This record gives sequence, C-alpha cells and structure tokens, in this order.
Amino acid sequence: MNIQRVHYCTKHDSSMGPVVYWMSRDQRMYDNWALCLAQSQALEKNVPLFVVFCLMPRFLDATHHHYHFMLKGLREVELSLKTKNIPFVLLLGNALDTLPAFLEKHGAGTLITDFTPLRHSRAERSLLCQRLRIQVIEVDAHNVVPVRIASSKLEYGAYTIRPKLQRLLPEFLEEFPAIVKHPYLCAGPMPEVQWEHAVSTLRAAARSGGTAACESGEAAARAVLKDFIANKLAGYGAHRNDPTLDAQSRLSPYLHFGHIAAQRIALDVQSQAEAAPAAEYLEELIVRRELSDNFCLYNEHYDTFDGFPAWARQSLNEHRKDARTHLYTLEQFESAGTHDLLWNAAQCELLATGRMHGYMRMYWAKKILEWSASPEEAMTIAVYLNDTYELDGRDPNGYAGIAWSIGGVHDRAWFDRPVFGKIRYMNANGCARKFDVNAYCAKFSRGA
Ligand code: FAD
Ligand code: FO1
Repeated sequence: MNIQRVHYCTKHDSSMGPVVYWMSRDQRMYDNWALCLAQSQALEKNVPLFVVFCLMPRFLDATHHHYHFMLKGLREVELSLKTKNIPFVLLLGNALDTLPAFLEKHGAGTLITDFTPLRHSRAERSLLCQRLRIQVIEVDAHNVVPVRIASSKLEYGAYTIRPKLQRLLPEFLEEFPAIVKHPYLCAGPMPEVQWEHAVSTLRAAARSGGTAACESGEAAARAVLKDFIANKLAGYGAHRNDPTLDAQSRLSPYLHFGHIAAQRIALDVQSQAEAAPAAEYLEELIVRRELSDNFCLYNEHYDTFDGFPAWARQSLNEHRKDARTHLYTLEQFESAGTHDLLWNAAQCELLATGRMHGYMRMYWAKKILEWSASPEEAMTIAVYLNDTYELDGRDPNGYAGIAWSIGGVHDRAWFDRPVFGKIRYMNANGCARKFDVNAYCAKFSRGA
C-alpha cells in the first residue's frame, strides 16, 4: 500500500502485542486502507488483529434515525470480519473514556485509526495520542488521494485542487489488497456485542419525520453503485441538476458512513462506464468531495461565518443592515413554514425522506441567508437543519456546501445585491429555467 497514506501520530515504536484498528469514519471491511495496514502489520508481527468501534452517546446533531442506519451497517461489518477471524468489538462511550483501558487490557502494540478532518474527532484523537504509550498510525481511508498529500494548505476552489488531484490520481487510484483470514487468534473469546444494550446507551436527539428508504451497509451500497452505473450514469451529466428526476447516485449516506470507498466507486465507474459520463461523475465524487475534506482540515471555522473568504465577509458586512423581504425563525424554516412554495417543498422532501436533492440544497441554503436576520444566524440554522435531518449530514461535504451557498467558499464574487452582497444569488425563476418547479412542488409539498 502506498506509504503516503500513512500518518504517524506518535513517536512510539510499534511494540509486540495485538494490532487494533479503531474504526470510526470508514465503517467497512472491504476496500478499507486502514484495515489493510492493520492486517499487514499484524501479519508481520504474527499477532492477533482487533477492530474496535467506540459508540458515542451523541454525535453532533445525529438523531436516532442516523444511529439506526449506522448500527445496522456495523452489524454487517461484525459478521464480515468474523469470516476472517477478526473480532469486532463495540465499546460504549467516547474513545477517550473507553479505548485506553481496552488497549491496556489486551496489551495492544499498535493502534491504527482512520482519518476525519472534523474538529471534534481530531481533538479527541490528539488527546488520545498524548495519553497512549504505543504507536498510533492514522490512515486516510476516505479519500482517493490522501488529503494531506493532495495539498498542504487551504485550497481556493475546485479549480486549484483539481490539477493537484489529477496529477496524483494515477498513483493513488489503484486496486485494494484483499483482507485474508487472519491466522493469529486472540487468547480468550471476545465478548459478544450487546447490540440492543448499545442502543439504550444513546443520548441522540429523537425526532419525527421519515428517513431515506435506503438500506444500510456495505452490500446495499454496492448494489446502489451497480444500479447507478447500469441505469443512471450515462444520463448523470445531463440530468443531475433536475430534482424532479432520480438522476443522482444516492451514494452519499454510504460515503458518509464509510460503507463504501470513494475509491471503489471511482475504479468501477472508470472501468465500466463511457469516458464522458465517468468524468462528469468523478468531478463530483473526487474533486468536490476531496475539496470538502481539504476545507475542513485547513479551515477550523468550517461551519461559521469566520470561515468565509475575506471578500465574502466584507461584502456581507456591508449589507448587514439591508431590509430583509422576509424573516423566519429556526422553527418556521424547520416546519417548512415560509412564503415560498419551492423552498417549502425542498424542506418537505428533507423532512419526509431524510435526503434533499443536491440542486435544491443550494437554493435551500441561499434562501436561509436571504430570510435570516444575519449571515451568522443563517449558518447556525442551515448547519443545524442539515445535520439533524440529512442522512448524509454531519459531513465535510455539508459544511463546505453550506459555506459555499451562504459564504462564497470555493466560489467567486458576483455583482453586488441587497442582503447577498457579492455572494452568488439564486431564485425560483432561475430554478424554473432548469426544471419543472411545479412538478417538484407537487411531489414534495406538504400533504403531497
Ligand atoms: P451525486 O450527484 O451522485 O454525487 C456523488 C458524490 O459526489 C456525492 O455522494 C458526494 O460525495 C460527492 N458530491 C457531489 N456533489 C458534491 C458537492 N457539491 N460537494 C461535495 N461533494 C459532492 N453532501 C453530503 O455528503 N452531506 C451533506 O450534508 C451535504 N450537505 C450539503 C448542503 C448544501 C447546502 C449543499 C449545496 C451541498 C451539500 N452536499 C452534501 C453536497 C451534495 O449536495 C451531496 O453530496 C449530494 O447531493 C448527495 O447526493 P448523491 O450522492 O446522490 O450525489
Ligand atoms: N463515529 C464514531 O466513531 N462513533 C460514533 O458513535 C459515531 C456516531 C455517528 C453518528 C452519526 C454520524 O453521521 C456519524 C457518526 N460517526 C461516529 C461517524 C463520524 O462520521 C466519523 O467518526 C468522524 O468522526 C466524522 O467524520
């Protein structure tokens, strides 16, 4: 495996004792670079290999729906690992409270972690590294080109990161090694995972509303990919921005929870599709998605007004006092209670299915800017609603998508207008030029 995927978090050498992969963002057995490295280290040292998942009682604004989807996927991982003699251990509580004791008890010699750019997880990881006296290695199993290798700084936009990614893709877009049946078994039997009890430890926000009907887990993700390549990819470029059509891949929840590797999707799309549609899809899957991880890793204010580029902050400041044609509270937005039928339909799609079409997310967020008392309030409302209702929420793509819509991140300045300043503007007329707005509203408005 390409050694540039490896990031040493502590100075300690690897010592004898089992290798532990602390699974977090990349919740899968197949096509997982962190697990590949963990197994190769354990085979080299002739020691057992464990996979551990630390179940946090709360995770940002995740609700029970999101946890249900995630836990179902983890049960599948447990069963897949069992066929490879690799125990799956579910620790109940934050890693900082549970992992050190587990590592101590089993005399672990090496800890492998996967990679996330989000601040809470990164803070927890660095605190853990200060406390542990064993080797800790982080592997970016989420991106095709590891974020730190793609760029060592905050990128301005797709146009600046794209050439860097394109230059590195031939080196990193490679096949994965298989996970083999592990020959070294741990001494005693590992405790059975108490899945029902685990659910009782959750403190996640309960909420009404539906969830996307999509099935959770690795096998389901592969089936969705197969169907997308066979039936939708050819029309993706032409139809992906039409929310009345089902033209997107619907892979984002599986990418968010790590049920499938973006690299697997890219390899399959490249080998099974025509060049043009493949390129259009990979632009979103690789350039846009990896730009989001770059944004969250190198901009600590990725979910607030302070994370906007200087030109956008200045422009929005100049328009703070502009009269708003409408002003709504979080509750009014949340209940799809604005004057705008199209915006309400988008919010109803989100409430009913746990997913909003990608094109509508731009319109949805931009109108929150237009109808909130300040850009800061707009960010708070958009991030809260996105993280509470989107099955693919709580993700760098969400923070980057909202910051693009409200704060011009990864975008350029447009001509000045009330409230928006130089932030790109969108309105219902623009949408009507792109798709059948009435059809979309009929499909998703309340009572539809
Ligand atoms: P497809 O069009 O099939 O794209 C395939 C994959 O490419 C996506 O799963 C995603 O990983 C990536 N991708 C596509 N468009 C983008 C983009 N604009 N930015 C980054 N990556 C992209 N995406 C999330 O995963 N979680 C979110 O919470 C989220 N919130 C968003 C909020 C706003 C305001 C905006 C403007 C965009 C947001 N996005 C988010 C990005 C994008 O809308 C979704 O990734 C996409 O709609 C998911 O559906 P799909 O997988 O069918 O997309
Ligand atoms: N990761 C974990 O390691 N433990 C959790 O309990 C956990 C819960 C969770 C709930 C919703 C959700 O959207 C993601 C969740 N994650 C959890 C995964 C999380 O995305 C990654 O662990 C990274 O920390 C963030 O990228």
